[in-house]
Amino acid sequence: MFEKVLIANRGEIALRIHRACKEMGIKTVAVHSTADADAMHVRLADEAVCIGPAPARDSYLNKAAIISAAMITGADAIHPGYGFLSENADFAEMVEAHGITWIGPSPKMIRMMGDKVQAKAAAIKSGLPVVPGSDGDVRTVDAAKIVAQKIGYPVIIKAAAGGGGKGMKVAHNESELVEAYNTAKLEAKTSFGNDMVYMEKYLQTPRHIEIQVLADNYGNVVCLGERDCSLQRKHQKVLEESPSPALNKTQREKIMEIVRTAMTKIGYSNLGTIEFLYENGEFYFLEMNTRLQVEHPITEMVTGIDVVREQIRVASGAPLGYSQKDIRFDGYAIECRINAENPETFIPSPGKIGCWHVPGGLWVRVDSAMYSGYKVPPHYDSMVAKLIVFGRSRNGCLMRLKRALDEFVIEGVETTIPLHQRIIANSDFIDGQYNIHWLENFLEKK
Ligand code: MV4
Repeated sequence: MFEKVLIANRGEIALRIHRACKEMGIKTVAVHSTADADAMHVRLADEAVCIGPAPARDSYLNKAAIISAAMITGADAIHPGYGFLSENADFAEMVEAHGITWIGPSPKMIRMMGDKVQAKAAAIKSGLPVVPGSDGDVRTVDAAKIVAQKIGYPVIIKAAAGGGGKGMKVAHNESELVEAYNTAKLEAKTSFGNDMVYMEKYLQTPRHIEIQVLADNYGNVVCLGERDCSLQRKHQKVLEESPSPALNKTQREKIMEIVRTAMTKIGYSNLGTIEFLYENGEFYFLEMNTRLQVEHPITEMVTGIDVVREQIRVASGAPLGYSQKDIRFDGYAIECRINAENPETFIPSPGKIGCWHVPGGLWVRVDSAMYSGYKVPPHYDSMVAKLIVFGRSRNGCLMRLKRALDEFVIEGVETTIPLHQRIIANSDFIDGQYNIHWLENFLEKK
């Protein structure tokens, strides 16, 4: 096992990784920007290294500075968390070239899944169901027209180097297609420096359901169930739940087996998430995330598995030590992402935290790096806490979530707590009747 891990991240996820390390007897190294000198992740870590000024590109994205920090402190491994360099294959390669273990999948796997055209081809080859669409990239408007005629309108054009919703365009007929194709290609070029685009049939009212996988370096793969992440605003997840209200046991077991077989075929290792659209009882592969995700705690709540601990164990070369039949799913978990933003305009609200009082009690978890008197810097994302609640029944989980949200006190910055209170009081949400467009419609109505 590792003696010392460098955590190449900040905020709540840096704390989450630090906690897993401490419980495994591993020393931690924090890295931080000058703006984060007073941050909680710096205070908790055994050692801390300043890696640059406030803008992320000069600090948390500064590959050479992070690797130097690992070399100077003698860290044996780097955990990238989520965001920043977590899905940067070049960085993962640099880390390994310096004899430091990368806590994540291989650079080759990260690179393949980062290219959405290659990822989709790998998904098809390994037996995952995909949305009907172009066979690879689409190089001309004429080629786009032919694909659209074959699959039928509406169609969606996506950037191969994209993901997360950037650079997508929908077309409902051939006249819209020309403009959609040209804008998608131009946006792909300017945003990602790669103008490759591909096409799919546009699904109108799907849910976003993702499957968590964990794999060791010896071909053992387990699926840790699903998360329903349909509640999003501008491609930002707002609230996630596990299990999905849309699936029954048979459907869940079927998709898990398909995913497990596919990941074994691909030779995936470490932690990963396979994103699907789900409509009319069918799953369609979207993309794969080759990192630890923000919403991992709801999976931990329903499986009892510490996924960060497992991720560190398998990265160190340990075998999983259990198989799919040993995984038990129990109860219901919901996560609310609480951002320092105005709950109606979503304008960020950085500033000094006054009173900070977190809810507690049975089956309530708060992952946060905040404390009273801390100044939320304006340079990074605005999430200040994740509230995760478990219940034996979904209704019990909802009642506890309402109680916990009502108990939360955050002064000094505006937060999205009132938004969560409104969502969970809505009958559609209570009934589990929502899709990827539900939240934006709900916000428009008020
Ligand atoms: C789609 C789609 C409908 N049909 N693909 C958005 C993020 C990126 N990962 C894929 N996205 C979508 N792809 C087809 N063929 C609708 C979306 C989409 C979406 C997906 C998941 C969660 C929220 C979303 C909001 C708008 C659009």
